[in-house]
Amino acid sequence: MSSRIQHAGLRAKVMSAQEAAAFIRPGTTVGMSGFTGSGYPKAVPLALAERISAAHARGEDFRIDLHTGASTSSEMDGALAESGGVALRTPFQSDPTMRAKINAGEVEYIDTHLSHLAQTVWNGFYGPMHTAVVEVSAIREDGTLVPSSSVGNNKSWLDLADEVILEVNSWQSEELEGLHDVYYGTALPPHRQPVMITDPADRIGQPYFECDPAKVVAVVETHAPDRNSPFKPADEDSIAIAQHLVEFFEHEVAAGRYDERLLPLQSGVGNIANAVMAELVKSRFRGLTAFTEVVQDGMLDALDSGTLSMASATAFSLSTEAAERFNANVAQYKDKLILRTQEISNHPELVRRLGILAMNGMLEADLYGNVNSTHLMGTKMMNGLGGSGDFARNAFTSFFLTPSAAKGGDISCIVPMVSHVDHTEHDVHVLVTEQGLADLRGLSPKQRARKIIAKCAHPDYRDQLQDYSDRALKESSGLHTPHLLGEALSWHQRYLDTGSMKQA
Ligand code: 0RQ
Repeated sequence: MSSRIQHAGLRAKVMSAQEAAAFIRPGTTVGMSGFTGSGYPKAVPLALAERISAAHARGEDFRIDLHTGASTSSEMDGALAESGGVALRTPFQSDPTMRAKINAGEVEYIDTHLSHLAQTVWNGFYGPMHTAVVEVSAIREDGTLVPSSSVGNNKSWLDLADEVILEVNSWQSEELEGLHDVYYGTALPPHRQPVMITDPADRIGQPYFECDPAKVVAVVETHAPDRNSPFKPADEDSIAIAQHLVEFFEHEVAAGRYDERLLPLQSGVGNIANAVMAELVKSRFRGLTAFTEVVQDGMLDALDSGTLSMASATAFSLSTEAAERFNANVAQYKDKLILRTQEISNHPELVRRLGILAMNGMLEADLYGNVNSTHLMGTKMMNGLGGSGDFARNAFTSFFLTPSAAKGGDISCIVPMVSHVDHTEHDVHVLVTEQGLADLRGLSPKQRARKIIAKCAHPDYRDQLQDYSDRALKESSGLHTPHLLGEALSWHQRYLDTGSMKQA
């Protein structure tokens, strides 16, 4: 048995994943760990999926409601979705099988601001939480738990659940101990107090989770890597987007709005976010900080080079190579990284106070700056809005980034009207595509439209957008935000009908 389980009572509860999964009953609500592919339970979800499939084969109904921190992996979201065992999923996913089930109408999905989920569960909107399944990297002698590579909503799930199943994963570095900051000061209104972080490097909590050992029904030992995706070198569009951003930062420093160390950075996941970090490493900026959700490869590189002096997040989202590098050198990052609960890493109060520069991906934006981050052609879920709304609404500057066209040019990512709104025009300050950067601050809707067409639209769609805009200016019933209502979503319909948004 692993030396990582130091509590005698909990050592006695070590069992197989199959035995542990037997504690999870049909029709219950389960809170699992996991955030952008890190720190999710590696064994119990698979065993549960097998149990569910066997029940279905016997003609029995077996489905659960599933809450996490954010996305997990094919061994968890994928396997549970495949088994047909998920009735309801919150707050975020990015797994192809789960996505297909959601879009086929077989799984109810509630796409939620990542800082909001814990409080809504505390408030009882989802009913009681029956079981928490949480990966940790060790159990201490006094029963406190050392978190693993993500903190997410684990504190709340451990507090709220009637029963707890722990997975102790010896693949996670033992050196993670001391890296986390778990805040136990949250309360529901009217008892809420200010969250006293005034610098991204502030620690206000403790490095361990509390959990009543009497609630722990099972401990499962694992030795399995996180879902570390291969690193993709940045493509041309991502590099161009990153270059526009770094040039803009220089401009803002010159204008006196950002200081030489800019303001704390938040950057989403994916290629563009990595490219932004790579451009910053090449730039003259040094000693920056990040107050963000996930630490990607690009951030580790930026920490190594001194471009970033520290980063605060709730999880890692690393490639296999970067995860190996990190695990072999955790000690060297200990004073530069903090992983917090997601209600704190994404806290709107802190995002506003610290003055974050929030950079997030999007699917499409419209002429007036409304942004769709989630819905393909207005009806199909891609991933979810994740933390983008937590950061964008309260940011000092909120940036949304995308290539100007998708699907080989058949989709324009700048459209007359977005087919779904995640971020309203009021929360979007700057749009960036490989074509250029549109600074929308201080502009009225009609001024924004001119700028977005000129700076961000793909050349293949610029005339088409200008034509729509010109006609809307003449024919719209109101001239504050001119639209041709019968035509505003026709680009999406044309794509669905013909496979391209281009006019014949
Ligand atoms: O599909 O791979 O089938 O071709 O959408 O597009 O360009 O690879 O972009 O991986 O950066 O994801 C918004 C989804 C962008 C992401 C989104 C198609 C395109 C491709 C993906 P294919 P790309 P990315 C912090 C913040 C919300 C969560 C968030 C996201 C696929 O950034 O999920 O911000 N954001 N979290 O072809 C139809 C369009 C399209 C389109 C692209 N306009 N219409 N399809 N695609 N544009 C992190 C967390 O919260 C965890």
